[in-house]
Amino acid sequence: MSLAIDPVRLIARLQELGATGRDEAGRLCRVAATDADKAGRDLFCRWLAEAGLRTEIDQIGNIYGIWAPEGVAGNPVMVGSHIDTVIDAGIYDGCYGVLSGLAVIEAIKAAGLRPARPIAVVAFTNEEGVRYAPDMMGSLVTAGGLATAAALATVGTDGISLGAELARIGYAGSLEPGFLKPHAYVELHVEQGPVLEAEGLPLGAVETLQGISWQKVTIGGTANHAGTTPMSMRQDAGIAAARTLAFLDQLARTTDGAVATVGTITFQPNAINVIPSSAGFTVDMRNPDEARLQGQEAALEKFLDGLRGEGFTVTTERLARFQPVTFAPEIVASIEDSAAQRQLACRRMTSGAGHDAQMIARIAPSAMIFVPSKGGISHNPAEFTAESDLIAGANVLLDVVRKLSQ
Ligand code: HGY
Ligand code: MN
Ligand code: MN
Repeated sequence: MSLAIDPVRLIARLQELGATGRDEAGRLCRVAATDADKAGRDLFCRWLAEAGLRTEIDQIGNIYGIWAPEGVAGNPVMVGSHIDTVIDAGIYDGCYGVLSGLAVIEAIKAAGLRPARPIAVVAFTNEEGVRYAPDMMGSLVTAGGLATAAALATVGTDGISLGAELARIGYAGSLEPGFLKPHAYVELHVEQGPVLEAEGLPLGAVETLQGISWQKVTIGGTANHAGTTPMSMRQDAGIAAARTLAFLDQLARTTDGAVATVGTITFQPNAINVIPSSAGFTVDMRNPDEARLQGQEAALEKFLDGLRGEGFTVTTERLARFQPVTFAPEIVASIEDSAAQRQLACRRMTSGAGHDAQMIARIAPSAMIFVPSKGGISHNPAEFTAESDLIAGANVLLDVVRKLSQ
């Protein structure tokens, strides 16, 4: 019988962490560096201490639980994900990978096994990017893709810098991000998409992750009276924004592999009887193919140029740009081997969502394991994965970590 994680404790912790950081309406909102995030961080640090791991916090607030038995040294096998959430989130996104990583270390320790190299579990700061762009920020800084000072200086959607907030919640660590270089990194995550469920598969070995382009677009028009201004005399920034959203949707539907989302939009002066003087919105475009993603960006820029030609002012601000990533084939194969040994059907697949693994892949061999999401739903309180799938995924993570740390 192969080694296994403690399923009861994993599910109980997922529920407990999932109940932490809810707002007065009961929504799960552990947005990065808020008091709600602090509550989740404190709980995770308590569990790390109870597991007897060395807890380290770095300057960008990443939390590490490190297990290095006496005489065991070298770069650790690293597992983890994030515990910050979007607004009104589900309880599995990120948390499942972090808590499963902890469960893996506890299972190996409890079995009295001695790894040949340390094993570490990590919760990266601000993976979601909801308050501070770009997303995957803690892992991006760790991988050297963003300077620590620049990340800490990032001003959030509420006007407060990440550095000030990390200090306020007590998670402004002293260690240099990247102080712990992984020998390898494996991230277990709910798929957040429809593929595994549609194919009736319990497991996915993730071999690639698509490119991501985030930008903020601001369109300027002319405020005017909603009643007295003839349609032919309007410079309506709101309508220009609406035309852009429709264009983006059509572009994505007609470009192979493309998705496009406008998740936030604001009008100024935002009054019922005033033609908007400006419209600000965010654009999230993604594609597994870098050339096609560049094509999407060029097509949007061309459309915005057309609006400029109509007399609108249009400015754009880059918020995040990550190229598609290919994960380490040897770890992907190891995931498949473990699935086969556990009689779990498994398929290779890509990830539509961004993940910390895509950043850590810049500095260490990395890969991901997916388990099914019911209805493909995520970033939504209805997010759900069956316990049997959660436990199977964590046990496959255990096998892969044991092989990597032998
Ligand atoms: O945006 C993403 O794909 C991730 O959830 N941060
Ligand atoms: Mn996630
Ligand atoms: Mn997410």
